[in-house]
Amino acid sequence: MVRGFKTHEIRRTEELGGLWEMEILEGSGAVTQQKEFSMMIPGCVQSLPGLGNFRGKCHFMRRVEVKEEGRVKLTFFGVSFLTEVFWDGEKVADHYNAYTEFEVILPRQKRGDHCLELVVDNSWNEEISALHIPNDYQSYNGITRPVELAYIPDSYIDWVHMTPVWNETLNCWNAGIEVRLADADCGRPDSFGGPDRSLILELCGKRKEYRIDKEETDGDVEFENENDGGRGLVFKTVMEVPEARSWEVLRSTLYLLKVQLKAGDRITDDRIERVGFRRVEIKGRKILLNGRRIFPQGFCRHEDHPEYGCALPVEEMARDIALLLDMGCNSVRTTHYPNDRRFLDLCDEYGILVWEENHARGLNEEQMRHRNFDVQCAECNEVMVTRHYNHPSIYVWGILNECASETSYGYHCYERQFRQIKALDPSRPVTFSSCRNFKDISFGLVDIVSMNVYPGWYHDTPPGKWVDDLMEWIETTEGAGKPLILSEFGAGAVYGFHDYSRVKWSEERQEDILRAQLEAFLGRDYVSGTYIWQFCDNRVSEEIMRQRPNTRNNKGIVDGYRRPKLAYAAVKEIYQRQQKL
Ligand code: ADA
Repeated sequence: MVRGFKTHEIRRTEELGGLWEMEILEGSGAVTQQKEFSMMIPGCVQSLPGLGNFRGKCHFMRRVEVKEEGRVKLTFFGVSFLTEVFWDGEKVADHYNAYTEFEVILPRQKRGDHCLELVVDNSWNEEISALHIPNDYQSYNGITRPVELAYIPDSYIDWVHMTPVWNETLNCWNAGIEVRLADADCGRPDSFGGPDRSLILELCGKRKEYRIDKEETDGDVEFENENDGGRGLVFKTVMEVPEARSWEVLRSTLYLLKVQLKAGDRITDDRIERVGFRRVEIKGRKILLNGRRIFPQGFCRHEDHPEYGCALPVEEMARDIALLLDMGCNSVRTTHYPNDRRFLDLCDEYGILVWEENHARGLNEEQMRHRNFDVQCAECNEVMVTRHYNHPSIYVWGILNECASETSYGYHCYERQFRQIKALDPSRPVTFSSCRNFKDISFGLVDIVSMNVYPGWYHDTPPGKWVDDLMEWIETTEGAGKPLILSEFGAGAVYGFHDYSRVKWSEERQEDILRAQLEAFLGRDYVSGTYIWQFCDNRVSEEIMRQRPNTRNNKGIVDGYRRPKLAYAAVKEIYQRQQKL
């Protein structure tokens, strides 16, 4: 399963899942002599016996039967993390970053048997890698999200964006629609010409056809500059959809937006997006959804599981959501990277608010000065925003968790990235999680100020006093008057460790700290949202996180296997009470 709904009726697609052949090429940490495996994709190498601590290079291979002569597009939704792709023995792509999808277009393919190979490396590589570094989460090896093969025509639908626009006068929704058509052959500027091309849009029972010729067009068409590599066009229009109902928190209403590309009287390509109608606004300290105040409350969540690594099956994702809902949550923060589309699809369906963030955690200025930092972040931001644009659940974009937002160099990095994101999507607010207490200089760049705080765990200032002091200081910065989200707080507990004296790392102590933090934060009017660190225990890099028992960050309210710790019931009681207010 690639997505939570069918994305094409015309374009033929196929998931390249199932068993792939995998061979260990080089690396360390293996406690098995075996080198060759058959493994299920999506999957992590670390799930295989004896490879739990593997770091290195693997070769993945499978045969692919091409069933239609012509152009083939491969989409890799997530490969961790340095990747080379080969098709019939020839290198066709390089990719960096486990958490961004990428595509490979293969022109003029013959029907029949082909060979798809990937060489994937999760070795630390200081030269190349600015974002995947030893950290408080694990960088696994594997084809960790689905792979899709599609047969595409010369010009094809690259993406479709729907922006809900509230019509104040008529009290109903309009749909701002943008469709990007790409020319897969790159270099044939005329391929969008011809007097007979059109786009058919279907939404909420309405169906309309728009001409998109160069000479004569309906709606607004922008041809990208053909001389500098822009090989496409973006079509824009607004559809009135007065019957559309709003997408609300925990009360989701979703619609299919069907887009078809027509040449003459033939439909040559299509794309289906699932959309929801809602608007997010910031008014003073309030975060509004459809004009009403919301209070996002939930957890930070890593995609991690002792059995599956970061390649969670969709059933496990759905179970995570069931647990979040059981605890009275309405929101989740995708720490610290863009998430699997299937998880976001589920959040859309359940009506869960998502804070989605780019990939980075805890980088200091020196690390932000890495020669690849800017380009790797820019790629991550672009893919995250353009590909995840239609998820109604995403209400805020986050970037650069706990990076150097207190230095002038850091400030400019944040500024550049927010500018990029706002240009791609002006409709959503932006934020970042700061731990630069009393010295952050970047709050002027955000719509929502967010702070990570650990009173009771990393220091002993009472939680109420800690956030009051922080708030007093924020009011002296450019963050004054903006909503404040407490984007991380929590405490560690080793699952199953109980202690009468309620010492640190016991489940009892975690419960005490969580109660004290939640009671203090939820009782303060100026707090506009809370995210507990964290939902489940996650695997960390043992190279640097030496103070983490079991090589895990144990601040989960459930352990890696999702068994509840004592704090589960406490959070449930408090979050459910808060939800009723
Ligand atoms: C930070 C960080 C998290 C995690 C947490 C902790 O706030 O954002 O990734 O490392 O601290 O457990 O200390």
